[in-house]
Amino acid sequence: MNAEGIKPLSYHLRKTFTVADASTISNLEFETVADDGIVVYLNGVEVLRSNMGTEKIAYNSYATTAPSTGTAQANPVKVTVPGWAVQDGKNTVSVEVHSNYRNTPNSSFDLKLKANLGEQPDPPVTPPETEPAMAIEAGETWKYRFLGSAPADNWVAVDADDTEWSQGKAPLGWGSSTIQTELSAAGTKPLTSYYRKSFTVKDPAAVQEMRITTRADDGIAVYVNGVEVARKNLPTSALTYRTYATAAPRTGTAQNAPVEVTIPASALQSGTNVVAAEVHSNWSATPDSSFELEAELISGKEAQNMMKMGLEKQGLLGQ
Ligand SMILES: [Ca+2]
Ligand SMILES: [Ca+2]
Repeated sequence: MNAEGIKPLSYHLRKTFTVADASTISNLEFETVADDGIVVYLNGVEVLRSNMGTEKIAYNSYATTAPSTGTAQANPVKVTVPGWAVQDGKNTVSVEVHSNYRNTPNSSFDLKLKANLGEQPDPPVTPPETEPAMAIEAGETWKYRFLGSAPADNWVAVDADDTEWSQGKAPLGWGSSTIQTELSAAGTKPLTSYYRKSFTVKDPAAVQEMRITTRADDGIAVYVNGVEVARKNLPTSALTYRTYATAAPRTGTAQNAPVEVTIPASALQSGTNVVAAEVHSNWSATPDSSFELEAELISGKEAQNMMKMGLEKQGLLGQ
């Protein structure tokens, strides 16, 4: 192969083959050379990599060593891929070969692919059903407490008793036209309002993480299943119903600077989960306060990634 001027660092190859009945294939044996470095893909999924490090590969990635063609041929690179990785009809092997440096003296490519017939191993477990994306949407109904006294010690817990609490649609608060549930009190407003909402997770294993979006108007602390996950505009010390927020943003400002936190799926449990929050005012006559919270469940990966994970799990991917 030739190129004008300096040789490119990589070249790319593709070949298709046809499979009449993929279910009859036990496995596929790839044998190729890493001269200097190589990455092989079957139907878009990486199945083999040699002399190429572990990072994402680009057209200008360097091979990690510079074997001579003779050495590369004497040390073929092999991988066996389970039969479920092929499909009926057209399949594609794509390859990229990289040089160790631009003037690498030699580079070569060859590849043998052998299909062995026989009993096919089971594919990896199919991706679990995806959870509904939103665990809590904006504008939902929350339990709330706005009384100017301390709530029960365990008010953040999943099984805390909130049957005596009021309820109303978010945003809850006062002082803004966006408020859906007006919090009012006779005389001086309490410094702190408390919120609870439960949601159901059918299968935490199907969830990667939960993303919470809320606001600090004026200050907020958020808990998931009794564990604090976010705090803004509040002191770092223990919070009571008389704790002042450390800033007094207007509702519009607070809305435009959302508090976002991502929590791992391990913080969730199968069945009922509870998000709790406390919103504090910076001073008792703060002109506006609001609470709104959304929680999104981020589900598992795409089918192709699942296949890649399956290969990795079986130790078939890599050097
Ligand atoms: Ca070489
Ligand atoms: Ca405010």
